[in-house]
Amino acid sequence: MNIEVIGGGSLGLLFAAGAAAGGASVALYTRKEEQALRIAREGIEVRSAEDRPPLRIPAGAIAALSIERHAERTKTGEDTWVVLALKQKDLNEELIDRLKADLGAKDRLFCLQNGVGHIERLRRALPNHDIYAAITTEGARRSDANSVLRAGQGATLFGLPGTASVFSPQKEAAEKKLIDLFAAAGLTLSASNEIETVMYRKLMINAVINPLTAIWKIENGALLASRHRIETMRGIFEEIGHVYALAGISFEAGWWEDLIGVCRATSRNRSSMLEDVTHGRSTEARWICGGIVDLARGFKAEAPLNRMLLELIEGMKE
Ligand code: KPL
Repeated sequence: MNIEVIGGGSLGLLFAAGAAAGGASVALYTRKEEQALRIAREGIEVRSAEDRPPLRIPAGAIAALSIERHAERTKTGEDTWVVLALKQKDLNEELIDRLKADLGAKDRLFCLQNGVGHIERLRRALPNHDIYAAITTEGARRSDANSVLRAGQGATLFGLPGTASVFSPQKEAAEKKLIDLFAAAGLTLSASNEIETVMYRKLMINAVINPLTAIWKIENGALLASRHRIETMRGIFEEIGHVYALAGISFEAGWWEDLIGVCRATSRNRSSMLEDVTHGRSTEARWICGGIVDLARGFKAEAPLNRMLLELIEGMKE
């Protein structure tokens, strides 16, 4: 099986290493040439925060190239999964045009982005490809250009959102091969027929945790440290519940406990949005808080708390 990973961040390195350890032929495309050269020269190391030995992928086991060289990819005719391991803000028109030009007819996309909007964008650009949404709880942190710390073993659910999820034996066989490939490397993947619900649950979690941790500059667990913080979280949570109800998206009261659980389970994590604002990078707020605002707008409604959070985060950059 061919696995192509686009993006050399923490998840990109983790999935590329996992696929290589499982025996796939792997190509990893990075934004900077420097990183590709380093991976080609030294391979990838995945360290575990638990007491497990590191996973070392030797030099040469992965074809590492800069994204500019994407058109050089070898098309073997075998099943290819293209893992998009970059943030929505980097999933730009230039990259989508590259995919349009370079993908083989049967290539499948596996999209690891936070937020919403990307699946629809990719579907419009690549109407004949299966575009899977993937939601992961893998807590990987990149420590270097070619090494990643796997903070805890998470799990990844993937599936075709909406009507695309009709049963087909070919799709099911391809999904099973992918699951088995990563299982051999200790990465847990499961196919889901309800990936939309999983995506919107994750959107809710990101829409509450990410902007607040970025504004207050705190780790995820510190959201639970005061009544003021918890009440603010609750207000955002309830606003999202109203918007989902308008849009006919399932929303369970029990998600509040799940949200608190994520704050506890990732208590020492700095959210991805906190990391982005700390390093002066643009954030994913447009696809997270903005995703909720747009959803409300589609039903002629407002989501004032999410709109305010979006403005506060966007206003951090001039
Ligand atoms: O997905 C996350 C993120 O930081 O983007 C959470 C779940 C909030 C963990 O930090």
